[in-house]
Amino acid sequence: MSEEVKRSSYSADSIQALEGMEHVRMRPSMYIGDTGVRGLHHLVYEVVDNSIDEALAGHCDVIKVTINEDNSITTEDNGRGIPVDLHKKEGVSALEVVMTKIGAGGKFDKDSYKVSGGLHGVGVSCVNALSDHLKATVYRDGIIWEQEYEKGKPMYPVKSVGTTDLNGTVVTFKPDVSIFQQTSEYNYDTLASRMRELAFLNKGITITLTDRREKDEKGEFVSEVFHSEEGLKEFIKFLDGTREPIISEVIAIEGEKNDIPVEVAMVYNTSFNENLHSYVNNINTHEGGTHLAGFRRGLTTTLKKYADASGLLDKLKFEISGDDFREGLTAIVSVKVAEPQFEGQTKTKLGNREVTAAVSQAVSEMLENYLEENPNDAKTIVQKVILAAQARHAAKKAREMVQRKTVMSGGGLPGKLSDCASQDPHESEVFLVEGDSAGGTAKQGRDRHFQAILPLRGKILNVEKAMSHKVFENEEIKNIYTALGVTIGTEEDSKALNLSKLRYHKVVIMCDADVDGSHIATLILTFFFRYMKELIEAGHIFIATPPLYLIKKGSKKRYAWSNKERDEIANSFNGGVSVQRYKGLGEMNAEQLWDTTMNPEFRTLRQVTIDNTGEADRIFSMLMGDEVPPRREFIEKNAVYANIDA
Ligand code: 0RA
Repeated sequence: MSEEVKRSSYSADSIQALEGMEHVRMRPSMYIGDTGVRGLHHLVYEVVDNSIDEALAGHCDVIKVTINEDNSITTEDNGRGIPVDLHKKEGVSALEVVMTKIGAGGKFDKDSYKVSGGLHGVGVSCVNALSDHLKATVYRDGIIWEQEYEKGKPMYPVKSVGTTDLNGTVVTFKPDVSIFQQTSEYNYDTLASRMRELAFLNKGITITLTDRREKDEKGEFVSEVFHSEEGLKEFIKFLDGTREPIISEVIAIEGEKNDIPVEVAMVYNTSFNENLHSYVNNINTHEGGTHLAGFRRGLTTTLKKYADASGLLDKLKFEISGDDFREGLTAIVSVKVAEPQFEGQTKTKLGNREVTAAVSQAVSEMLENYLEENPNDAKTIVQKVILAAQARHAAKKAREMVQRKTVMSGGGLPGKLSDCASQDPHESEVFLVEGDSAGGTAKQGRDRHFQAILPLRGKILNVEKAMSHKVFENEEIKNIYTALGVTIGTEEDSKALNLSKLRYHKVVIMCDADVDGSHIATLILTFFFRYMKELIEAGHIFIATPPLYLIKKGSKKRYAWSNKERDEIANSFNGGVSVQRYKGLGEMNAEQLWDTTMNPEFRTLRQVTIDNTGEADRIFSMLMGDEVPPRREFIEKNAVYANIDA
């Protein structure tokens, strides 16, 4: 083998490849979803997914991800290494093809079990196209190979730079700031939660994340190692860490049905929430799909059969519904599908019909065994289901009251709502404001054409700890439903929302910029997360950011949103300033509130997104649940601002 792979003349196909790379740079969102924070992090997932594929194929068990000082990323794995031999059709090294041809990634690998792949499964060439600079180093067959690229274009042909006993691939890339204009800074926690998730979903792999931008107390770089021996079983324990289980252990299965690998883990806890998380090829399927349908079917039929036979249902006066089997249930369903069909608004809903039966059968079998072998747990679960059915019965009545109010036109709106003039939901906004006095200021300050105000009284109900009929009976929550105009509930899924009549496309939570205010904002967010998740997913929920300080010197006035900003402004005024700390919205007059927090021209709204439902679920159950110590620790760690758009 020659030490250097010579580049022959470009074939027609490689010219097309270049055009493909140009297209990625012209329309990045088509490939990675967006060019904001998500897209930026997606680049890392894309490369790591290739390493995970190597692991799933049985060739790799260690993956390292490093955030470098300059916000470039290095990923390393001990897989086979990207092939470097001459690619006959392209006339260049296979490495160059993998790195520069869109959609080439899988071509070499037809036989092996390739199931991973980022949300868009676009391959490392996309990462290359969107990087200012990328360097690939391959350890393979005793030789170290290297190639570097600028904005996706090779700087030189693949060359050998040394010998080695190792095998694997190292990729270092620096995202192109001209493409990632919003931010090019990596968030450690975002990457950590994805790496942790990948470690749980692919047991046995060791994933290390290191942040070379920051050192801990010992002077070492911030770093975590993610590794799970038990996979989903441990994932459940992690998610449900602050909830109290009611059965003796996590129920887990792992198997293959009709060539579809199925993994499920589940536990019942004392809460009233259903927490289902589903994955296809390591991708979180937020919108569910056929695998989740299979899980629900398997669970319902098996538990129903068992409950009927047990005689425990004999005294029950009404039917048990599907919902009742899932109250207080936390479950993870993970399947690997060779050719997944993704549907739905965000392309995170599995469409493959054949998967339903596979999952349903697998779940039925494991659950039957479990119930058989653990009669005490079985009885506990059935009793929980009966309680849920009774509560649902009560909730239904309460819900019908909300519904009746919602469907009434005009007069049905809550008295406390100061509605806007516009009837067009696209331009309309509603501010949920803590307290009547701030509500009054907001009402004066707003642009009444498109801004509505709904004052909420003090602390709204903590839905994390309340049964759902209590939630639907709560005045403030009823007001939110009727003001927004969303309707709820079918028999099968009592929390499913109908957004077609949503009256405002922006729902803005506006609370004081202090501890109480952020507690209230979290309570409201918890409500949206548990009862109106669709609104968050559709991007309708926002958080207003009122300023912390007013800095004045003579007639000059500036607002500051952080201590740093305050000091910078004071400096720019050359000192001699008066600084007012806003303790609450109530201290601002209507004009100030409009200028800083409500006027679309100047305000900053933070859109609430859910990157990682498991992590969001864990945080809400921790913040709003019963256990105090983890909450205190979280609040202390995040004292400046809790990351609500986690
Ligand atoms: C193409 C083919 C093969 C492996 C890879 C790409 C590969 C890509 C990446 C990206 C990061 N780490 C990676 N490791 C492997 C198959 C290799 C073979 O058949 O020998």
